[in-house]
This record gives sequence, structure tokens and C-alpha cells, in this order.
Amino acid sequence: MVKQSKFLSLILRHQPEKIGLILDEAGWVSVSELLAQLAAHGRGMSMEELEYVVVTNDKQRFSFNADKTHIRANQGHSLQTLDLGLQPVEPPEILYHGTVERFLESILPTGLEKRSRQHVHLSADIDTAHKVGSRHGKPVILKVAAGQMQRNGCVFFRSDNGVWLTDHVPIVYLSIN
Ligand code: HQG
Repeated sequence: MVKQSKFLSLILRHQPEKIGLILDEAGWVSVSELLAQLAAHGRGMSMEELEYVVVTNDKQRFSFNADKTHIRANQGHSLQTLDLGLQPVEPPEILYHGTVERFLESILPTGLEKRSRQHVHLSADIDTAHKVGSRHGKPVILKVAAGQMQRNGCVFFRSDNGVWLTDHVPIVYLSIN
């Protein structure tokens, strides 16, 4: 199921065309089409198994619409044409970003960039930032003055699974935690 969940992340965030799917402009795809295309590509799963993956996913990465006819990833897309339709929200005063030391040298001149993703990903708690950073090596936690950024006109969003998103974090708002 973890393997299947990772494959769903790939399809619903990055490469739907890999199994012949096209996401709509907000990232949704028909559940019946998804199940059919998964089966056609040797990754078949039942509706019950898909529901199990959605419910048990450790970061709640996926959501169904109300009547479960459509599904999408809550965040993390690299498809630049998507508009998840998130509304700007007021962030907490401080947010965190987990990274690693080897990236600091290039973060210093430019601040945090979204790179291949649609947004820079931030979290409200240090623990989560720690986990995110650990994916790249020994974590370094950066503190982001999110409240100040917002007062200066930067826009923040929060995905349905609680990840804080913004376009770019200029270096003036960053400090090492
Ligand atoms: C770094 C996972 C050099 C940035 C996690 C990060 C998260 C720079 C890496 C989500 C830089 C990009 C996102 C700059 C940023 N110079 N390096 N100017 N600006 N970076 O994986 O934030 O499991 O694309 O610090 O839990 O690590 O996919 O982003 O280390 O929520 O659901 O460039 O991915 O969620 O790495 O992680 P990533 P991230 P999922």
C-alpha cells in the first residue's frame, strides 16, 4: 500500500500522463478513470483499497470530493499549470522550514525558492520541519518570520493537509533556529 501511495503521489502531483490521465485545472481527476488507468498499467486497485490509502496516508496527501467521484493531491505538485484554488490565509507569526547545511550556501543569496514545486513548503511546528529536512540529510531548521512577511504583502496558503505554502521567502525573513 505504501508503494501504491507513492505511485499515486507521482501520478496526482507530477506525471498523470504516465498512465494516460489529465488532471483538471484544480488537480482533480475522476476516480473511475484513475482506477481504470491504474488497472490498464498493471497497478490495479479496488475502490476500497484507494479509500484505505487516502484515509491512512501518514500526511493526508490526498482528498476525495464530497461524493467521492474525484480525487486530488492536497499539495506538492510540480505541474505549474495547476491552480488548487486555495484562499490566502493569515499565517502564524513564525513558521519553520527544514533543510540541510549543504543548501544554506545557495539559500543565502536568494532566500527559499520553490524549485521544482509550486510553492515553498513551511510547517507550523519544528518537529515536522525536522522530518522534512531529514529527507535530505542532517536537518537544519530555518525560522521564517511569516507574520512580518504577510504584513509586508506576501501571501500564504495552507493546504488541506496543513502544509503552509508561499511563493518565496526572502533572506531577510530567515534565521537559523
Ligand atoms: C531547498 C514532502 C538551495 C529546500 C515534505 C529543500 C514537504 C534550496 C529543497 C514537501 C533553496 C527542495 C516539500 C535555495 C530551497 N538554494 N536549496 N535557494 N531554496 N532549497 O523536496 O521543502 O512527502 O522540493 O530547503 O514533507 O524539502 O512530498 O522541498 O531542502 O512537505 O508529501 O531545496 O515534500 O512532502 O526540496 O519538501 P523539496 P521540501 P511529501
